[in-house]
Amino acid sequence: MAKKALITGVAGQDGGHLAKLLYDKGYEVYGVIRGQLESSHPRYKAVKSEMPFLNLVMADLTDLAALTRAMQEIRPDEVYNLAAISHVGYSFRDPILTAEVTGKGVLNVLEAIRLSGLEKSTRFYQASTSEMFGGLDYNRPNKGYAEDAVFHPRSPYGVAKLYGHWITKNYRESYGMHASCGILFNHEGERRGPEFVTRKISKAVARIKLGLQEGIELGNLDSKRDWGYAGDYVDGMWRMLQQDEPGDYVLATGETHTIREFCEVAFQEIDVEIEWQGEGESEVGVDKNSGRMLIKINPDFFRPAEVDILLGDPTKAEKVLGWERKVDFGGLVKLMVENDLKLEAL
Ligand code: F7E
Repeated sequence: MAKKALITGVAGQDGGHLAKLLYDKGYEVYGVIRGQLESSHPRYKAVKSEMPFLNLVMADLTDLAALTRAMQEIRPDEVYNLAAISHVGYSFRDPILTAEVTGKGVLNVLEAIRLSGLEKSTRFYQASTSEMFGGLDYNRPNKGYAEDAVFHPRSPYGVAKLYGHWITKNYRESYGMHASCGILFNHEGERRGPEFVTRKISKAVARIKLGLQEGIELGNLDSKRDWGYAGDYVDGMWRMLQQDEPGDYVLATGETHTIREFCEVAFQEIDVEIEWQGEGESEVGVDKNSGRMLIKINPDFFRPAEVDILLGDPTKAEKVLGWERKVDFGGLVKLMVENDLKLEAL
């Protein structure tokens, strides 16, 4: 019989990549989406037209009854909890809802499994995040964060995710659940939402090339991120649940780049060389050949507290899971700009 997997957040970036991966592996895939969505609803139709194989289940992460009903009806072999309010900047504006969904929502999913008597048979994946670290690893300043690094979240999102991380470990230790946490560093790609900086840049570059947009406004250009490709990372999630024992794993590339570098490489894809002029909030990025201003700073995109640098050490995942990332930084930027050039030209 085919294994059954249930994915919360199936309509998000990772949900789509993971659903396809599991379907290709022969799973019966169930996806949780929010709201009273009739089959004629545009969001329902969009998810179904992209992934016709999906069995859609209506439930909200804040609704323990609906989640429990879903567990009892489906009795999944594997549950991947990917749903969250996931935008760090937004979490400062709506910290209470972020705590309810991104933090307590994890407990609701775990309790739904336990209330259904599935805690010994259903395997659980929690989408933990590098945002739980929050900057430099003071213990190993020149190395990437590994699983044992010190947590110091710098946003309501990071704090809520840290609750989800620890409650997952607590259910593993208290009830012997096969519950694992993937501490994923930033992972991007063609399915990334335009509110995140990489997609915002790739989309703008494509639109500038096609004459649809003048320039782009960004916040902090100097923060550094360890950016990988989301398609590579969902394979790591699946591998975690195939281990005999549950555990926590960092998935990262081991490289870190500034937002500024992401912009430079993205513009190179359309043969524009960016030259930076000025300083601080007055800094601009201009086309070196024409002098045309393409990038400027808008302080509205600054955050009340920033994670200055993220760099991960995926050694454990590579050794234990046999996980490897296939797309490197240059390949990721290229893939995203090429995808947006195609979409914007439609
Ligand atoms: O920001 C800076 C911003 O929103 C990256 C989520 O998937 O990864 C993601 O969180 C950096 C920050 O991602 C703009 O200040 C500059 O330093 O793309 P982001 P994030 O905050 O790193 C982690 C691992 C997660 O778990 C999260 O769910 O870029 N930045 N200018 C900007 N950021 C945005 N969004 N927009 C700007 O205009």
